[in-house]
Amino acid sequence: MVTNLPAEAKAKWIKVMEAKTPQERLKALEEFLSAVPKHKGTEKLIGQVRRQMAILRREIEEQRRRRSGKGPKFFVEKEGAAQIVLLGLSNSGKSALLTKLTNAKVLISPVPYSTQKPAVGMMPFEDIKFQLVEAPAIFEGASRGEGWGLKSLGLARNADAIAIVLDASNNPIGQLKTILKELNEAKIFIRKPKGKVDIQRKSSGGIQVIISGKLVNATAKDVEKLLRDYGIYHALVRIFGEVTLDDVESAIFESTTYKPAIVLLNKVDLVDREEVNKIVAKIKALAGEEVPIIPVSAKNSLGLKELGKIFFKITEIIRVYTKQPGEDEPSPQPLILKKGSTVLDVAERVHSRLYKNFKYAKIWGPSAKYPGERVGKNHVLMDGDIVEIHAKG
Ligand SMILES: Nc1nc2c(ncn2[C@@H]2O[C@H](COP(=O)(O)OP(=O)(O)OP(=O)(O)O)[C@@H](O)[C@H]2O)c(=O)[nH]1
Ligand SMILES: [Mg+2]
Repeated sequence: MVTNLPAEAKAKWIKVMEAKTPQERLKALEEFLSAVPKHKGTEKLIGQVRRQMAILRREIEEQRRRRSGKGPKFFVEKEGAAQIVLLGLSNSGKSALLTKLTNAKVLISPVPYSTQKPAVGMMPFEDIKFQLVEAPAIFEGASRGEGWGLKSLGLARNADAIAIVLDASNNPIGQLKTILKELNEAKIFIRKPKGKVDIQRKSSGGIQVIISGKLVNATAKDVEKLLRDYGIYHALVRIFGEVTLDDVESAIFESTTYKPAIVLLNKVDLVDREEVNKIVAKIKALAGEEVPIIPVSAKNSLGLKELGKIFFKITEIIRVYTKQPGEDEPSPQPLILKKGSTVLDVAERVHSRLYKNFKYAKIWGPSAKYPGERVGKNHVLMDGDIVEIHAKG
């Protein structure tokens, strides 16, 4: 992608970012596109923008349909430590798994397309809970806007992770291919990119770049300049893994999404063990090494015990317990943060006063060199840490 667009195009991009509704965003993207010179170096960018426009047009169409009163609401407000969407073809056993793993009461039935709106349940794991959401079944053509297809894919896009549910007794590889195809069409990828750029817009404080990985052929200064070119003056930019300046620009454009995923190969009670091993090997080749594949049976409760741990791992969260200065015990309920979060992230979550007047923190637990270690705001926390924040004044 080019990083030297004409000033006019960059100015138009600011309008895109300021757009509040899909309609405004679509119009702004059209205007942006007309200001982008067309040549070899801008091909990829133009492609990305066109794709975004296509998605927006579908969204607007969907909105219109919804307003006309047809169909249930699909958005599910996040609750608990992380939201995980169960995604699969009809009859793969999503409802059966949801029932076994959570408190949800849903219809389990061999009748195709029994679940017609998202079904939600809370799954306990140690001292936290995951929110599981069964998305109404995916099918060939879902990403083209047929039926509730786009809405189910939208649930996946909004979730923290995806659990792909396959019926081991009914062409699971074919099912997986269909699901991956629909996800890819919707620009949702389950293969982990080499690096990740996370841009959090802020209202003040300038641009702060935290490099937890490696910025290839560029410096933090280049990142700042790039953001400023796009009219972003206050932001927290985080770089994980290996990232190029192009990747940073892609992140500004938000064109694709990566979602951590797990494959639940369900109904293994119906298939012999050797066959299961063969299927697992084929899934691995298709989904990638890093995607965990768990043979399970909702019917016999097989393989379900280990799921909490795996959800915890793929969502890359940590639990941090806060403590008031002078008190002995930390809060029983942990704060849930992303792996790589710092002491300052905790301060921000607890109270804006602690964030603004941060002085130092004391920590106990896995990331502390010794109990009660005194650390600064950029100290990176680990799961199970206890944090006590001291503020000025
Ligand atoms: N043998 C066996 N049958 C299962 C298992 N899990 C689900 N089933 C059966 O498969 C059928 C479909 O299960 P559901 O849980 O309703 O499937 P679903 O994925 O929610 O289907 P839709 O809501 O239509 O998309 C039911 O008849 C279940 O009893 C399993 O682990 N083993
Ligand atoms: Mg169902």
